[in-house]
Amino acid sequence: MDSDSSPARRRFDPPLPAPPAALRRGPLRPGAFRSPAHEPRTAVVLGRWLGAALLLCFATGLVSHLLQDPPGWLVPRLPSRPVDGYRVTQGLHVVAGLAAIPLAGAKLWTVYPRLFAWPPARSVLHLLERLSIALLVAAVLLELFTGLLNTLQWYPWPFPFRQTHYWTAWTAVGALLVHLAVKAPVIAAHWRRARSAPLPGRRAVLAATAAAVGTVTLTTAGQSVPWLRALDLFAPRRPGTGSLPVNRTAAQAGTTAVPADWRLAVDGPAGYRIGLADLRALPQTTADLPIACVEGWSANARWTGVRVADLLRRAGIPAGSAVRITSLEAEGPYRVTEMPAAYADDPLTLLALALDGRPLTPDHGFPARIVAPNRPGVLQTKWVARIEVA
Ligand SMILES: Nc1nc2c(c(=O)[nH]1)N[C@H]1C(S)=C(S)[C@@H](COP(=O)(O)O)O[C@H]1N2
Ligand SMILES: [Mo]
Repeated sequence: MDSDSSPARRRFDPPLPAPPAALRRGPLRPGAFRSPAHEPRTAVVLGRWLGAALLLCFATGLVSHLLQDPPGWLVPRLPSRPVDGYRVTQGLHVVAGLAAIPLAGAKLWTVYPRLFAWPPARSVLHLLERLSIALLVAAVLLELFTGLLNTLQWYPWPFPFRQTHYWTAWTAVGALLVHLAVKAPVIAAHWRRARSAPLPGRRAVLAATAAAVGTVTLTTAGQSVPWLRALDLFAPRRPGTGSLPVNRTAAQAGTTAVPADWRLAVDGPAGYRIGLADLRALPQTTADLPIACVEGWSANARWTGVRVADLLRRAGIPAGSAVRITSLEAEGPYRVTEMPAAYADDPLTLLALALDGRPLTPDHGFPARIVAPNRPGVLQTKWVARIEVA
């Protein structure tokens, strides 16, 4: 079957002048790429899947970014419900990001013959379009690569992960919109399947891609989707097998030896310091709340402790106050966190003293840690030393 004979292809991919005779070899020889894998229809079908995955990543990534680093106007508007909100959005973020890796590979395979189109640039506009595609490919690959290494908790680069991942995402989305606009006629022409039967080669490419995506998803999604746990072969962390995974251990944070006279400081108009025995004597609340790590794993656990709101009222801090929480940890990016009022006032936000009915272990934040609904794991401060008005 000669793919070049399809009317749609002739219309949107007009035959171009051949390269000079001396160059007409290898990928530049006429008819070098005849597989239906390289047809526009294949690119459009894969592009739809990849586009959906990338847009889902972008939307859920924005949620994660805004929860971790909200602009001032958003702080009083961040909701502490639904309890599992961040668990779901961040789980989707990582599932979609991992699925996008084989999709991006397949999409690049489909279109790479365009690299050898002749002439390399037909006009200034065409050159700009090709450069925008180079930017799109670079941004998407950087995004998927940094995201993948992040799920492995591996940061081998000197630049800050979150800012890089964030700005590269905007670059990728901008370049994607340009790409969609430029390719709109091709996309429209190949959006629906041609009336003739699909070419067997194209079917095989799509089936292989779907199988790769399915395998990647099923063998990693168990890190955040409980009913897929049994298939979770490749995710780096496996919640549910025993206790909660630990990202930063007490040894790494230098908080293994908590001073015997540890007392939580609550600063406010009627500020006070309170030791562990007295904290345990206060009214206790037990709640099932998830730890949802930005790196993609999440797990529910049963936490018991004192409501943060109760601690604040005792210090004379009124409802509606945002607070700052400081850890015993000497240094580390999550030593100090800010908690907007909606979380501080939520009756499920705890200064937890126990996990699954047992006193906290050093790795989970002994003597006391924060656990709040709908918050990224990085903000669930362990080894708490001080609570004060932000
Ligand atoms: N003080 C402090 N608290 C911290 C961290 C930290 O590095 N320092 N890591 C956070 C991260 S990234 C996560 S995912 C959760 C994990 O909680 P766990 O170790 O009890 O599962 O703790 C959070 N609390
Ligand atoms: Mo985390």
